[in-house]
Amino acid sequence: MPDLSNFPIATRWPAQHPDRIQLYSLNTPNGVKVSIMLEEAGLPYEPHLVDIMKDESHTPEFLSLNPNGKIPAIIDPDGPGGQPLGLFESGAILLYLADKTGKFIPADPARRWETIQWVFFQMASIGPMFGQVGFFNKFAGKTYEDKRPLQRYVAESKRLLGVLDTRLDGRDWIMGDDYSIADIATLGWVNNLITFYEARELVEFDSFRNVSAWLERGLARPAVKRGLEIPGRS
Ligand SMILES: N[C@@H](CCC(=O)N[C@@H](CS)C(=O)NCC(=O)O)C(=O)O
Repeated sequence: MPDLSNFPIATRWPAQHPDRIQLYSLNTPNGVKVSIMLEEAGLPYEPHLVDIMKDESHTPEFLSLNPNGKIPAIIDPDGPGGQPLGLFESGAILLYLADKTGKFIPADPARRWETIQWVFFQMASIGPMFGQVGFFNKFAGKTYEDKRPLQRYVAESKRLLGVLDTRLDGRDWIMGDDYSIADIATLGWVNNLITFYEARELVEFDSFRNVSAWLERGLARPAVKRGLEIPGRS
């Protein structure tokens, strides 16, 4: 049985199944990337709910795994060389799980890099910009009198949706016929923008026909449906 005693996080969130991948997360747009990937890949895992609203991601136990204090993070008890591996940053986790399983990333080197490029596009652009729309449209920033920050992030999010829409023209998935970690990284963010962040009209979402159709296709996948709820609040 793998020994996770070197990971202080396992004292606060004990492993019932230490032989399975340990997922420390919440079903936010960054969190669900990993639960969707684990569900899609069919890897055995044990989810632990980290309540970021109660600041649990800033406890010493969580910070011991991710010094940046943000979900998601994982421990793979069967990491490289059969040794446990702790990992944070959702993009790095997606790449790691894709390499580990050989799934959801093309084997062809050029297409592999193209996929990674779109994962970075999500990490560096879609996530940060949509997140700011959420802050200024739904959360604390909603009451700010100065609407210029909201306008700036809405404009940038629309531009990014346009980039995605063009990419999806004539393609079912970001990598064409191959559903990949680029889709897994992005689906939860686009879904969140028009649901939880209540920005559907604001970003004129329905004008992005290819993105709408892609989102519908993604949300119809059973693993995506399950992943979006894991770990949910009990
Ligand atoms: N770049 C990070 C971002 C992670 C992130 O922003 N997580 C948010 C939830 S979606 C979080 O944990 N927020 C809690 C906090 O900052 O205290 C990743 O992709 O893993």
